[in-house]
Amino acid sequence: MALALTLAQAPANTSSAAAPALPGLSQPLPAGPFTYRTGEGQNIKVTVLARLPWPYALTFLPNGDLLVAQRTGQIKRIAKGTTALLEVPGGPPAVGPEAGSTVHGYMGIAVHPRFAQNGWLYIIYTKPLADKKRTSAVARVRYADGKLTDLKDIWVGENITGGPESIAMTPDAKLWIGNSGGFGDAAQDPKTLAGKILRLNDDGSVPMDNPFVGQEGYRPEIYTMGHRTTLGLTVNPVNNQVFLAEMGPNGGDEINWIKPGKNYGWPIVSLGRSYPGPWQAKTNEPVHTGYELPLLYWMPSISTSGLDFYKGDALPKWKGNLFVSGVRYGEIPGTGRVDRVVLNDKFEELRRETLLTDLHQRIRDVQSGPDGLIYLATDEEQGAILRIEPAP
Ligand SMILES: [Ca+2]
Repeated sequence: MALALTLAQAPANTSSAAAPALPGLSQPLPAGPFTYRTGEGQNIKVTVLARLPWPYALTFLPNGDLLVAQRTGQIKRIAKGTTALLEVPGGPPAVGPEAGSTVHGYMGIAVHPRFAQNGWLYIIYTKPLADKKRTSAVARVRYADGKLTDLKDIWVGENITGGPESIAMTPDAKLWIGNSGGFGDAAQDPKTLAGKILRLNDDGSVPMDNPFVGQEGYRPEIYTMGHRTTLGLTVNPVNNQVFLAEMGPNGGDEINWIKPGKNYGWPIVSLGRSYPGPWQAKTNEPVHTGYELPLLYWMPSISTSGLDFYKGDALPKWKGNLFVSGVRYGEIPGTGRVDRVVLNDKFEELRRETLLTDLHQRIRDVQSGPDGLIYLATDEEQGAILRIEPAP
């Protein structure tokens, strides 16, 4: 009992060691707009579209409206072509940042591929439990006329830390949950859901073609294992495969291509250091052998958060590039960024460019919008939604 209480009160964003508690030292975001001549000739203008506290994840509806999930447990809507923030009522009650700086009320929203028919959205959030405990959960809600109804939890996690978590839905209506790593070796324990990517049907049931279904000692929800902090999931628009932004410790941030039944190594191997300084990998050096290699990695850390493939035409030199947001570089506050990565057709890295470091914001999410522009959220109390558009 004493142990359970200790775990429930521990910071969420950790597995074996806590990140040092640093105050928010990002700088005030100027009014903008900001213009840049980027490295491969794609000139851009960055506009502050809206300001609001703790925007955490961005999702577009098929009609072009933008939904913003906030750490405060609220959803705002920005209607297509406007900048006003509209409250979207009716979501699940959530534990917000007032319960501790590492708690995230709403962590992501996924849209059902048949949204036009059923109106279903999926919200991953921190659910309050009895005795001030909490867990991660996914609520399915019906969206219509700017409101949410028919609220139903279709998944309630056993990760007592309550996140941070991520969510995505593939065109085959499978729901993907990035369930962060828990403590100790939990990410390697097939009897727990901690440190795993889970794959569910759209009603929360387990698909019979999941890789470990029927295998003794394995939870059937598991699709992949050996993950640390699963902050971002996205679906590639060409092959419909799922990609994960996984925050490492001090170094060893990863982008992983999620393949059935694979083990991605945490906490046995990592290309990062533990927070006190020694290498994380058990071999006393940074290795990632014997497990699925990350597609991309960072050392030092950029604190990978969101990710998306650029699907539009408005920024033609960036077509198909992977954009990865980061909240801070090298453990130093005020050093967030967006990295643009050029990949070949096997998703092997060719080139990488760092953008927007001069804004000094914790950039939490990046989304390729249906209008061909790129949208960002900054994880700050004085937070903002930014829009990247082409410039002459
Ligand atoms: Ca790994």
